[in-house]
Amino acid sequence: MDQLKRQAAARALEEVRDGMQLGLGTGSTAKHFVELLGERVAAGLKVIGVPTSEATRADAERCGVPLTTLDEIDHLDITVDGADEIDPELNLIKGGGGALLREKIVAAASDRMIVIADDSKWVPTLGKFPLPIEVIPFGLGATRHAIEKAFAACGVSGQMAVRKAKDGHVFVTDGGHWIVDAQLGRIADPASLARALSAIPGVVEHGLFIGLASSAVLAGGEGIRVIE
Ligand code: ABF
Repeated sequence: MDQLKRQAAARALEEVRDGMQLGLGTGSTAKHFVELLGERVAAGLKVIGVPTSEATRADAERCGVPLTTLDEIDHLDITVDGADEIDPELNLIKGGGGALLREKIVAAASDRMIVIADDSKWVPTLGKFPLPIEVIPFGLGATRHAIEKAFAACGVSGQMAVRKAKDGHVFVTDGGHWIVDAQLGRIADPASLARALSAIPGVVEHGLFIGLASSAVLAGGEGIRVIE
């Protein structure tokens, strides 16, 4: 599996050119991309990256990839990031790693977003993977109620749970927020659900990435597939 992730990362790296400004994703697949990019930088490639998490910042620094912020620069050429699910429209569920807010800001600032994954992430319909919803802790009961109403309006339902870290405490995102994971099973209309969740004041962001990915590089036993 790890080999497949690395193959997908290597294929995405072929799109990178000298002088590009890159968004650097989070997760085990994106980490392969950062490592391979570091090798190219050591060999003379000139690029600059914006990391989507503190974990990716640490990886990029370790690999010698020069970094900047979206305060210093206001647009990126390509973001390369992983995903938890990818559907045939290239809609995504992201946020299993907890970095969805910065991932979405970075992807939205990019001309192109290339999703890299092993082909187990490819699904006919989103929703089997629990949908991460980043929330403000204040007023969480009311926010959960509003989320349930949004689910009902969009024809989905399911259990919600506040994400816990490995130590048993509430998981806190890089932005200081919490994540609610919703087991929806099947999301027939992800675009409507994305709009409904975005309209709730206590929701900071959600893991539905609609219309952001320009291509997906999927690595499987039979080779690499690029879907555009
Ligand atoms: C990030 O990493 C997340 O949005 C997604 O949750 C996860 C995918 O991780 P991996 O590449 O480790 O499967 O991109």
